[in-house]
Amino acid sequence: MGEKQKIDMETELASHNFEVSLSPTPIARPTIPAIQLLLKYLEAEGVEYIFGIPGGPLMPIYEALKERNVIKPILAKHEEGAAFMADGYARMRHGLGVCCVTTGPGATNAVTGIAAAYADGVPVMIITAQVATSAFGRGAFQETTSEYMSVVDLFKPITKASMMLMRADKMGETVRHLLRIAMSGQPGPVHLNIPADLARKMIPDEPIDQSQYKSTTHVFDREAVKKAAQALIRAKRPAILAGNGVNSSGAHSELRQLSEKLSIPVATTVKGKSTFPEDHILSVGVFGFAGSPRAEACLLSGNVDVLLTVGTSLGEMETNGWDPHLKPQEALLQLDVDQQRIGANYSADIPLIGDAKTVLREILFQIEREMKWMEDKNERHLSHIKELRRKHPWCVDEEKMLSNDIPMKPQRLMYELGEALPQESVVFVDIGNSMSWAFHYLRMTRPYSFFHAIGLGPMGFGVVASIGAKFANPKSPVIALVGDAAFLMNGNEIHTACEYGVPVVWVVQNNGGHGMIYHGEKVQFGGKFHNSLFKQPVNFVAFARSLGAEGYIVDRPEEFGGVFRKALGSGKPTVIDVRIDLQEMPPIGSRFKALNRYFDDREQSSK
Ligand SMILES: Cc1ncc(C[n+]2csc(CCOP(=O)(O)OP(=O)(O)O)c2C)c(N)n1
Ligand SMILES: [Mg+2]
Repeated sequence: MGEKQKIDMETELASHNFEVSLSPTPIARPTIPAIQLLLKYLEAEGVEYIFGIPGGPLMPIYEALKERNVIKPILAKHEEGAAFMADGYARMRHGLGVCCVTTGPGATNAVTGIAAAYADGVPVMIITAQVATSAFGRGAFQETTSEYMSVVDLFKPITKASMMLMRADKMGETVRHLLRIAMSGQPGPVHLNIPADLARKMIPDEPIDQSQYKSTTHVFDREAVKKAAQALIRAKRPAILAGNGVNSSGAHSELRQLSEKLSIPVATTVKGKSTFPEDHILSVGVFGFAGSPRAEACLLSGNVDVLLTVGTSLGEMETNGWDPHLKPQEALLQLDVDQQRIGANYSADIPLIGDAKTVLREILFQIEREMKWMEDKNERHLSHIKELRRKHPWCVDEEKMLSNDIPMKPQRLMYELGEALPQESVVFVDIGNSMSWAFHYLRMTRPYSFFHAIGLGPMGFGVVASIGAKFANPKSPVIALVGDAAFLMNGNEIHTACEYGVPVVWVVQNNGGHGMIYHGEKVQFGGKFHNSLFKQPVNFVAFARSLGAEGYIVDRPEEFGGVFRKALGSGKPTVIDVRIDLQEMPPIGSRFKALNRYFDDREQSSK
């Protein structure tokens, strides 16, 4: 290139404000091990802990953690536990959670934990180790490359992105790519597999610039927002169904403002429980699985003319098994960050694609503009809501909440728990009847106070994710409401909580086995067979104590409050074994109905 040509081109590029240099880039000197650059990015994300279990090729990450001395490694007891803890940590801090596991069995053990994060849209990064590149395809111990049992492929269907680091000097680029994917749109887990020889390889250091991978754009469709605002203003019987998308986008205050602006009743899905205060006059409780009769009366009455759904997949659990009556008379306004979900289960009349916080804010803005010229409609639906509250109870079998029966009614346990929970508590529930009781009877009033993994539905999640959450939020009391069978799946992680002084309180609902399955056997199969109850009782107090925790038995209703408060006050990890009545069945009939239709292979259409 001639000198003149070069100057012209430089001037031209400079006028477009391009960042460009035509002189050769000086070769940057390798000054940092690749694995440390990864940690630098995680530090910038505010990650304080990495949950995991070591193994040969994973050791460089522990060496790097020691050298940098910023993020602390937490030694889990099982890789599923490590993944669940990273998930609970991420949900609680509304940011990234990280776990690391070794190649082979470390990675396969973590699969359920990562799949659960995927199903619930939780941004977790899983780092797995790999044998050295020189050993690929040569039968190295625990090799899981594309040559054999590809671990990258294993994680593909259960993450938003799964990849192997191909060159040490690509670490920065690779991590930015994965972080961008994990935290944009519908968040979710990502997987990075690191060959052992690349981890310690020295590469050029680089400054961390979060603007290279974090998006701050807030996209919405103005026309759709206008239509939605007008539909909501015009509606005679509007309603809102709020899902987990409110949590993912932090749209709690916008949801509340919108509901209050037009006095629209709000039901939440099970995943959305705690996104709207359940003691609010406009709350009708949980709709769907184990939901409130009030929410059901509100949404399935056939009177709703405009229904706004916010961040819900409208799957089986969120719709009472795709009840066709959920379809409103006039218009379904479906707000979701994921375009692919729009219209998937119920045809949407006004699709609202985008982040819940952004779109709700715009709808509110539009409503305020339009209502300037109208009489105040603030109070207009209140009489209808009052009537709904008068006619339809919040929960079924309310009287059982005060029952003195022994064994204790689970409803009474929920009542006692509701009375004893401090305001700022965070509750994790597990899968089984234990969660169903909580969905139905516990009233949660603060955002980010109620968590579970109903997306995948893995037993053991609540037992362990609660520990991760307590790491993220040491100030709030963290309580895990778990079934006895679920507790036995991952109770070993109590040891981890004890080692790090993380005082979770586990309320084990002891009904002698898999209660939910037992009821299914009775309701669906007439009790022809039972393969759900334990043949031998479990001594949970001895189990807890053997791992370093406190343990108590509660077998009388009036004892629970005192023991629970003592456990919370002790600041020690504590297991409370509560003996409850197996024969009580939570209101989960819609689930059994949906299952029956599966067995009969009947069409499950909602449209
Ligand atoms: C890992 C896993 N295995 C099996 C199931 C199916 N399942 C759902 S609930 C349940 C029983 C739960 O029993 P428990 O934890 O004691 O709670 P309970 O229903 O007795 O309150 C089972 C086996 C599941 N959800 N997850
Ligand atoms: Mg049980």
